Amino acid sequence: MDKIEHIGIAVKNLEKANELYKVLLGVASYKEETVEAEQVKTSFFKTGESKIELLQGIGEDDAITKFIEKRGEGIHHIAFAVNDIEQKMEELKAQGFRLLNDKPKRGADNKMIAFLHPKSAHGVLIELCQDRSTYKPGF
Ligand code: CMX
Repeated sequence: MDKIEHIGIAVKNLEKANELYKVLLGVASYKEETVEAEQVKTSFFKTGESKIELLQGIGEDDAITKFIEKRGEGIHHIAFAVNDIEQKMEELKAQGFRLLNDKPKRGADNKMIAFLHPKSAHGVLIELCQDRSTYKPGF
């Protein structure tokens, strides 16, 4: 894993959370994006080298809505940057981690993404992400 790329936070109301995080971080969101395939609206903040992604579910049964129903608002995932997501997925699978995707999928902020089940990482949902510009599909 190269670095923590971002931390994802599940929120009920993206507009309100945007306002609060703007005050907290002293910087406005640099990007808002809806990912239809995941049924989420997202908003990204940069502070120094670190990024925060706020996520609001827009479906009835999407991952964020379900998460908030079960566990309330809060940290939803930690995303790690990798330079070859398919290789990393193979490696982690061989090491016994439970992957939630067979192939990388398109995520927000120009990334290809894949997830590890939280049960295989001590209760933390782990996301792998690679810049789409560097991604060459092999699977
Ligand atoms: N972090 C930690 N634990 C989580 C979790 C999370 N984000 N989401 C669910 N869990 C817990 C559940 O509370 C449940 O715990 P208990 O068994 O102790 O009650 C357990 O994981 C298993 O839950 P499940 O019923 O098997 O599965 P869910 O239907 O709740 O789905 C998950 C969980 C992680 C498999 C699903 O949300 C998923 O596939 N996530 C990946 C995709 C995603 O999160 N997309 C949104 C973000 C997209 C983006 O970043 O752009």
